[in-house]
Amino acid sequence: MSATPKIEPMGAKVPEPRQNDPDTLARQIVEKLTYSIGKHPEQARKYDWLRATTLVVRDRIIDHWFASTDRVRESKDKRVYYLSMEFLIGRLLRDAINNLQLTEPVREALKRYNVELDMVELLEPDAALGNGGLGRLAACFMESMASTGVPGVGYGIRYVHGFFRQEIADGAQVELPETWLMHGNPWEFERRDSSYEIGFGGKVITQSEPGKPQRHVWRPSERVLAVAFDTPIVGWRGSQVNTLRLWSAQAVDPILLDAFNDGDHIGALVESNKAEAITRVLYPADSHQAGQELRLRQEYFFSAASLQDIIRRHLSENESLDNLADKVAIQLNDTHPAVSVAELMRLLVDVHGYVWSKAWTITRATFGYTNHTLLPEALEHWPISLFERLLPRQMQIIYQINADVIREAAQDKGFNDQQIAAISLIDEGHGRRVRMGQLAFVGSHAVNGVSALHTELMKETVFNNLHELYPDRIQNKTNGVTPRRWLMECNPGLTGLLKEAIGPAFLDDTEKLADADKLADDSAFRDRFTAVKRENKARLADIISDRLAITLNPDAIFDIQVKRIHEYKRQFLNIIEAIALYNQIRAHPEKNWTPRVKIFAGKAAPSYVQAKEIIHLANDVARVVNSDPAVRDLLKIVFIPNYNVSLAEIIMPAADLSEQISTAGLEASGTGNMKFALNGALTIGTLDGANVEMLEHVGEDNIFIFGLKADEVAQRRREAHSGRSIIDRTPLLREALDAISSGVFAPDNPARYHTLVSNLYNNDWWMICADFEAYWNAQRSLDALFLNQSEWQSKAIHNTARMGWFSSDRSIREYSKDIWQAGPGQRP
Ligand code: AZC
Ligand code: PLP
Repeated sequence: MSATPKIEPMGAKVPEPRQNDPDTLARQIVEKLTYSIGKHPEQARKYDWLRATTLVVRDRIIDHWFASTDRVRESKDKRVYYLSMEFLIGRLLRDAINNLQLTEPVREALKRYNVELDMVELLEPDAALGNGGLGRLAACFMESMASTGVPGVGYGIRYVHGFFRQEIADGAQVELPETWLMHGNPWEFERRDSSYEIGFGGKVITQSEPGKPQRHVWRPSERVLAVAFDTPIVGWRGSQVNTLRLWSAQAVDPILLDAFNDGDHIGALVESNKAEAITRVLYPADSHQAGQELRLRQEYFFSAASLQDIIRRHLSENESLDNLADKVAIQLNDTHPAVSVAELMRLLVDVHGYVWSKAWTITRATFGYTNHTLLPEALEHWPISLFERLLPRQMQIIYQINADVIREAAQDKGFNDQQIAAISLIDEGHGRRVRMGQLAFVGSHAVNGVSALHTELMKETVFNNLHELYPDRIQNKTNGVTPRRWLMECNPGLTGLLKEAIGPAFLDDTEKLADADKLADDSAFRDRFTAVKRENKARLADIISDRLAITLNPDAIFDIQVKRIHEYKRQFLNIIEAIALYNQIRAHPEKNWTPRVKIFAGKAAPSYVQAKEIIHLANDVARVVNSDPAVRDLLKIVFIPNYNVSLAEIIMPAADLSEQISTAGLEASGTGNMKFALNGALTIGTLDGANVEMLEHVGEDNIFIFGLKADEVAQRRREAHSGRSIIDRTPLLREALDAISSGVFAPDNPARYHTLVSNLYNNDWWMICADFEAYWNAQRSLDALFLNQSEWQSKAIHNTARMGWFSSDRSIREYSKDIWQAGPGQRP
């Protein structure tokens, strides 16, 4: 038989690059409508145009995708694998078109058929495969890896139902299922050939032969199939296209024929349902560990599938796994994939025959771990009984890792029992649990926090003893946001203005935004900057008017707090301040009040009672304030339902003031804070997370910092601080709380907020009372500043100009250099 001829792919190797002029694009869009979608253009509906446009853009991405894949394979460069339970992507069409520089030609092409690109883009569902900051960071990092030329693959879960849709009914949050796949997903490619069996349960068989080390063989009692779905991620200017590979669970035997033939039609599908449940829905809790068996199954499922895939690819290009860490960097996005440490050890020792110590060296050199929170309730730990039942061999491995670590700590560092208990992978105190943070830490060569302050606090608190044991391991990597989505695409008005004023260099290097700094003193530029902001505010006001029938004055301060609802993020403090302001406006109508619109948005975890009460309160207060003729246009309060990435893209450019007011020490970094400031909002915030570094970059005149610092919060907590005495001596605060307690905002149920308020009197854990006065004063100085528009706008311009460092390209370059040793310039 003759050798198979080599087949060149289309696209990457075609001599002529595809034409990108409107004529060609228009023709191809109609071709897709006709031959891929089967619709006559005259009968095409809006979704058909979206699909056809997506397919035409996708063809161009595929050309770049093949070229990127070939380049990495041929260069044998080290690859980076980003393992994340969450990717909060949002829409992809605008991002892809922008990064391929096709926005204008595609717009033009669609116009030929009287179709508006903006309208088509709005039809794309948000891929909401994440909860909030952590998932959105993973999405920014995927885009930045492609943009900076890092050969990266993201691994995650293809949830059928992403983050729930939020509606507000009678002021309260209602959760509805999200159905992003309803119209199919033209971005993804199902890879049936890349599927792996994943085991659960069963037992471990130990084989001993004289003179040989023991061998352990795991015999799972249950198996499911992980099937890959790939989405291409295009970098800026299309230079590189990386892959996001999401796993979907399927039954190995889709139908139990014996049961079916016996007439048990439901029973025949039991296996299938059980398997598919693993990837059916995203857990909607961001700062609270879910603690459910299904969650642990999800974590192991995607970790194990990703590792098998990584090893298969490595062995197809290398002789053995000896050099795994030279060719592969795996980043654990929080502890959700931390079981990977035990699983890689299992694969190396049990399957590939490595001795323990060699396997451990390879494992540790391969993994890096990013921590995203210090909140104790968010730190993952699993009951040993559950872990052992589901993953018996991995449990044995964790015991062995633990024994090694404890021996090292005792022998080399002389750790005492208390220190040993702190570093142990097993928590003996709470009914014996596996601590995933400790596992991720010891199994990684680099452990990072996401802002300078957070990293320092990691060393002092959660990982204090592990830091002592491994003093070189913790490092900082301050978060960033992609300037493509969060400036260029969401704020074309500002981008156009900046291009005209300072040239296009900032498009490729965000730090070049600094060239705009001097324009803060240029009154003509300031006017144009203000006009752009005014337009963005008017657009948001229109949306609010459409959706909520609330009319806003676009000349008021747009004061915005959008993020997950959480006690530590202190939306409650913001609402109390709004009530105090409301009371003051009513009491002193003659004063020169600066008009304000307070905008809130965000979802509460369905089981988080206090967070849901805060949403309810915001809506109750909004109803009362907005219908009170006494405050006229001076104060309006809006809660926009269903906060998601697409809504954020409209909100960020429309803000005058960004609320970043977490209790100091608790917000690991924040990324919303960066997006607002980049788009020219001033920040009112505590010295928390990346606010600290934002202060350093924008300068203290251009940001409004108030409140207790992290060490002061810790001190107050040690002193058993409570709010009562502060409330007693602060009339503004007392009157606001009295109004809440007496049912002014909830006449139907005056007791509704009893717990929320009594917590402030008795405990004030989140330092709302402690920080109230400083917050109030900072707000009033902002009121005064807003009346001096040229000064306000010049500060806003300084914010945009000085935020370049917060690009996620900078974050990724730091990870590449300090943790991964991969990417441009990092070849060993
Ligand atoms: C978040 C942090 O709360 C936020 O401060 C940070 O900016 C973001 O991660 C990205 O690093 N954490 C989460 O979203 N979720 C968890 C489980 O920490
Ligand atoms: N959710 C969405 C939809 C976002 O776009 C962002 C960041 O912009 C976040 C959550 C995280 O917000 P924060 O950093 O304020 O917690």
